[in-house]
Amino acid sequence: MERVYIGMGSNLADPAEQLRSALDALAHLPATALAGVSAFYQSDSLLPGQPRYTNAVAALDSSLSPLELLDALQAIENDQGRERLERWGPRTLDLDILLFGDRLIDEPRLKVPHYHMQERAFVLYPLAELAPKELRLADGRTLAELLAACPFTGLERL
Ligand code: PH2
Ligand code: MG
Ligand code: MG
Repeated sequence: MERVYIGMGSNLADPAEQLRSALDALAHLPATALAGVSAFYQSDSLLPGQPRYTNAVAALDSSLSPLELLDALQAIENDQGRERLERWGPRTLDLDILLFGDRLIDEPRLKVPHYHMQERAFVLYPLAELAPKELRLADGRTLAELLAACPFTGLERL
């Protein structure tokens, strides 16, 4: 069993409902337990001209391998109507593996920790509801240090 944190996001087709459906699907994954869910947060898209995002973080305890979990997450994204038209396009559902235990994964399909997570308020603040503040991320900084360097500005807790 490893503790896995999943970043969840949606900016199409009733985003909060997309996150609730995805949580139900995560709770039914094989060899996996849903161990916690953060509040939902709204913020502007990093890309201008897109609808606002609703984001959350889920904690899983899983004995799936990282690539098995990635396949399962992509199946949930596809089931919820995710269309992969353009990189960073608006999406009904985005499920990103943020952290997988303390593993560093660098494979063509999967990089963990998730890129840029250490500077994104919509990842760090929900993560901080679930993970210990002493948690160290890839660059050696703790979650507490990253939060101190990342203003809450622009996030709206729903
Ligand atoms: N995801 C993106 C691009 N921009 N902006 C916010 N606020 N939240 C996201 O999850 C997000 C984004 C691509 O994955
Ligand atoms: Mg993403
Ligand atoms: Mg993604």
